[in-house]
Amino acid sequence: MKMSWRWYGEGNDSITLDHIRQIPGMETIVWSLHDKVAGEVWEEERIKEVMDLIKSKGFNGDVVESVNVHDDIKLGLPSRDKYIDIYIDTIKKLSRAGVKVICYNFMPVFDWTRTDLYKELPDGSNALFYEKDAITHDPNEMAQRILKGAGKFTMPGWEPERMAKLDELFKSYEGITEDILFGNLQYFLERIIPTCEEYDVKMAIHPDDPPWPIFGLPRIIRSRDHIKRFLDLVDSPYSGLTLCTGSLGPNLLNDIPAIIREFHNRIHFAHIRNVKVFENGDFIEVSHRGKDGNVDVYEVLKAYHDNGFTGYVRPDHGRHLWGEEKDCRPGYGLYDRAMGVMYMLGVWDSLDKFKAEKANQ
Ligand SMILES: [Mn+2]
Repeated sequence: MKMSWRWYGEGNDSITLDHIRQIPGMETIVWSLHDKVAGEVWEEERIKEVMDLIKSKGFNGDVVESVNVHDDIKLGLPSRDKYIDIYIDTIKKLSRAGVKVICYNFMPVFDWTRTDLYKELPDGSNALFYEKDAITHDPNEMAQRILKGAGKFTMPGWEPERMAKLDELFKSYEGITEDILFGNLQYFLERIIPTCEEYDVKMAIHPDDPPWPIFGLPRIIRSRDHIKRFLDLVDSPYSGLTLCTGSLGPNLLNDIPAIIREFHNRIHFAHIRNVKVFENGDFIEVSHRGKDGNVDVYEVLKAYHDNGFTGYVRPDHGRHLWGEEKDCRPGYGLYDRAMGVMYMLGVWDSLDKFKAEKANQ
């Protein structure tokens, strides 16, 4: 596996590339042009600027998270072709700059959803929290809560311009079922995957977070069966997965190690994070240590290791520690993610050693 770190860019992240350089084993910076809204053109110069900066610190910039998909594509509107053309143009430009994997999602209206960005844990740290009962109300109220919690930072998927048109967006999704959404995703993939094959860029869809429908909107990447259906839409290695344990984890019926073992050939990017699920279905993000939550991170890593996984891995969200929430993006502090890296590398190195010992016996 290749260890990576999500970085929001110069002036847009409290963590710098110099901080990240001091975390052992770090090879890849996961980046994006975060000022770009879905459907906007990405200029070659802007791409080169970021890639040059990343390379100047000794990293590669192989993974982009995300190039967002315009709602017209998800909705299957006639205007989708225009936006798909722009998407294809971005794929080509990123390929020329050396990018290997593009993460994206196909979630209607909302990206990841939480009800509290700073819920306190028993140890005094705090983390992203999801309270099931708080989601039954008005989506506008939810959006305001997220934007307020984010403070000075922009939140990918929660752009104020989009949130201002929430009622309109919800109206446009009326009547969009799971089947229709799958059909629109297939149309999108059938148009972009030939370019990905030609330009050697792998698409990696991110699962829906949380893994169930919210506010009556369909969510289609949330279980083994949904993933299987997705992979069959366009049966090419270039149409693959970002396997996020934190997104699939809140549904305890998702056997994540089994999903990894079944689909590892199509997983290009692994997001690893732990969640603790409460009896009433609420959940909170906890440390990467398996024992702290419901995701058995050891078994997750073992499933990758047993299959010789060579893709990109990153610690997903972490808790906010030692007061860092005053100056970091929600879920994207430095300390807990850095500890998560060390936990994962510790498990991985042990698995390497164990395998070598077994081979020598
Ligand atoms: Mn994730």
